[in-house]
Amino acid sequence: MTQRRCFMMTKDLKYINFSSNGIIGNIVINRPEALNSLNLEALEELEHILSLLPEDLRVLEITGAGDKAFVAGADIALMKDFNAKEALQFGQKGKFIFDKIEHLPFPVIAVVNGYALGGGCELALACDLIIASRESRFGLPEVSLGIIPGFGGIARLIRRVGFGKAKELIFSAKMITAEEAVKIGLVNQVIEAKDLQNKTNEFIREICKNSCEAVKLAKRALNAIGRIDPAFYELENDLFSMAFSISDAKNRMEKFLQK
Ligand code: CO8
Repeated sequence: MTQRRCFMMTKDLKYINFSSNGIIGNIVINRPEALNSLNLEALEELEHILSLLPEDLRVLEITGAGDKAFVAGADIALMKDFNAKEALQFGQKGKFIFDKIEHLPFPVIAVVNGYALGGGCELALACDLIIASRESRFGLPEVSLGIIPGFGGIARLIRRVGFGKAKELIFSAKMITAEEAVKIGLVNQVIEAKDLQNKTNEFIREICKNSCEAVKLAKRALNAIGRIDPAFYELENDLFSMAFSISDAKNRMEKFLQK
């Protein structure tokens, strides 16, 4: 695989890095001090990068900076002060971006290198494939914070693992290992952390041996079957924002931040 070169377009970005060798693009969520959790700026930068992606990419990888987290969710410090209206707007933004990722014309691979929780798990679910290091942990802990998944993750989780497992994961808020995640179909492959990038490259090479056009057409066909009803998005968003006015979300989030 040829050396990646950085595009100038990422030079002013704080939380998102993008590089590409012209065939494979690589987005890194880069906020390791907060386990790559997604604040508004990170989401906006991600949206910006997505709008500038070269059209001739054949595969896009998304990963997290550092060796501890892919993305540990939406930024709890930001969300704790949300009123219902702000929650609604944040949810709409996230959904728009994650939907964009899902419908990129080429395959998108989440390379998960640690915690993929809440909005982080939802981000991985918006990708076509998930490859994870053995130490990675997955979960939707939102209800433990008094809220619900709000970036389209409920529908995407059901699509991957079925209703039963989705309800188990969401109601329990528990974290599962990468091995468990593979067993339930949430993750495609588990790889030793030291081999994560090499094995991912091998896997990408397999995809790139095939007709680029045919892979794109296949993705369109596959996505058409699992397309999320816009009415669901609207409902999820309403329920997400409702959580901020009727639950003890603020206290729960403050408790997390004070621990
Ligand atoms: N938001 C903000 N900061 C975070 C987050 C987060 N999601 N996760 C970790 N951090 C910060 C911690 O506060 C800590 O900061 P500091 O060093 O300043 O104290 C730093 O990252 C390191 O974290 P920990 O010290 O907690 O590291 P541990 O190794 O002890 O624990 C965990 C790692 C288990 C991952 C733990 O950090 C954790 O539980 N994090 C929160 C996970 C979580 O609940 N995620 C879901 C958030 S809710 C969500 O994502 C909603 C999605 C839908 C949004 C829809 C919007 C409309």
